Amino acid sequence: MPIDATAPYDDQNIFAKILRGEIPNKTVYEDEYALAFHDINPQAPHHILVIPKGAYVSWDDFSANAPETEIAGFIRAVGKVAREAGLVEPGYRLLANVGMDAHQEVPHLHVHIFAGRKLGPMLA
Ligand code: IU
Repeated sequence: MPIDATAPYDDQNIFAKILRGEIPNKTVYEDEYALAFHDINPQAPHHILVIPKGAYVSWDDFSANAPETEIAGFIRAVGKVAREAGLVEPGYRLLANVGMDAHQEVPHLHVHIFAGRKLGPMLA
C-alpha cells in the first residue's frame, strides 16, 4: 500500500528495523549517514536502495528538515555507492518515490539506484 508522505515518522517501518539490525539485509555500503542494500525485489540487474540513518519519511521530509551535514553526507553516500559498484559508465538511474501517487511503499526515505540494463527514457 502506498503511504502518505506527510504522515509522522513510524519507527516500526521495515527500513527502521533494518537500520536497528532487527531484520537482515544485503548491505553493500554503510557510513555515518547512510545504509545501502540490495532491493529484495530487483527491477534491474543492479537495484540498490540507499537510506539515510536519520528518521525521515520521504524526500520531502528530508529535504525540508534534515541538517545540512546529513543532506550532504547522504547525497555523497548515494554517489559513492554507485561509483563503488562501477555504475557510472555506462550509467545508472536514481529514483525517490514520494507519497501516494508515486507509489511510495516504505515510509522511510529511500533512493533507488537502477543499473545494468538499458532503462529507457523513463521508469513511470
Ligand atoms: P517504493 O519506492 O517505496 O515503492 O520502494 C520500496 C522498495 O523497497 C521496493 O523496491 C521493494 O522491493 C523494497 N523492499 C525491500 O527491499 N525490502 C523489504 O523488506 C521491503 C521492500 I517490505
